[in-house]
Amino acid sequence: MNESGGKLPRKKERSIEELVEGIRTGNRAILAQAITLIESNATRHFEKGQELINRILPFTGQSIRIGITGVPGAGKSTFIEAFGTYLCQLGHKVAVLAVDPSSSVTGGSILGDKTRMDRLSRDPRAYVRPSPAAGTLGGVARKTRETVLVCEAAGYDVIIVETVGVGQSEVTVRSMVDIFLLLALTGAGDELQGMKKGIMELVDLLVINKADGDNEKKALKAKEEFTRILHFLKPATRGWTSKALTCSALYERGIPEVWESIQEFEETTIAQGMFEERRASQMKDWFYSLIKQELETSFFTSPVTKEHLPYFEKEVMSGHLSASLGVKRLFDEFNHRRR
Ligand SMILES: Nc1nc2c(ncn2[C@@H]2O[C@H](COP(=O)(O)OP(=O)(O)OP(=O)(O)O)[C@@H](O)[C@H]2O)c(=O)[nH]1
Ligand SMILES: [Mg+2]
Repeated sequence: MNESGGKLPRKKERSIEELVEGIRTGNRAILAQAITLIESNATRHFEKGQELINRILPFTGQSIRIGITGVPGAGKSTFIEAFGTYLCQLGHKVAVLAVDPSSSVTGGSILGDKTRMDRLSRDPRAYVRPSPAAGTLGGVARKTRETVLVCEAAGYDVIIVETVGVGQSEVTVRSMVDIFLLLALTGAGDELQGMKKGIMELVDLLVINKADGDNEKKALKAKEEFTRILHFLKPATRGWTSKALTCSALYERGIPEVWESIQEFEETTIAQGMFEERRASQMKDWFYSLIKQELETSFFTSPVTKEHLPYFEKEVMSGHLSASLGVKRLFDEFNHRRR
């Protein structure tokens, strides 16, 4: 069995009490088991996982949740390794999670394949978890959100959620973190590379990496240019002006400054009430998205739907019935029969 998925062997299965106790006392093997339970797609595990989440909920919320994105090769792994190690040295406990929707296509985890931050993984104050195996972005997101909670209950006070930024994954990660950081590079000219359209609406901190050697000047220039235009952009977080920094993840330069800015962000947004407000609205959005998922599932798995859907589908396909009217008739059946 690997850590990221697979079946839980029945005989080793622990009770909720044992899991809560293990998580709370910093037992890493039990933490890993609890996360595996949450990541499992089996109904039996789902219910147990939900009970576990409910039990640990009072012990959650005390961390700073940091989202990190950047194109492949931007230096995310190198940066998180340097940054995480630095924070561990300061006495923090750091958990690193990943949202990697590409795993649903390739069947494997892109983020998991490469450097898995060996040094950080071995640090007793750090916990590095690969992306949950294959699934839709929505499914991976649910698992990651709940894993954040479990890590918080285990005492991790800095939670890093990494994504490569495929499709909607940046928006998804933004919806579960307090601060969102983009790791960028300077290009052949001085322009920034790897900036997707619209990404700046999400970014609180722009960190220009690989500011070393021949690239250092270019990186500093890009930072200045970016700082100039920042004031014209709509802030990603109300009350906070997004900020640009440079760093060298490889040579471990500029890392303390990134942490300082994150703390500055945290203090500013807490003082303005924005921090709590965003967390509350994130919970609300999550709640509603789960309602929608539940509605969809219960509709499509209902015997009434299964009985009538093929007929209406055929009628719509052959042009005998408009799609809208088909939906209305199908829902009439569904609502009528359920009463
Ligand atoms: N010169 C220099 N090279 C760096 C720096 N940070 C990372 N690199 C190098 O850039 C390459 C990519 O770094 P990774 O950390 O694997 O990048 P990544 O963003 O995790 O890439 P993916 O996992 O593919 O998304 C590696 O060869 C690193 O050694 C840096 O600050 N300076
Ligand atoms: Mg990487």
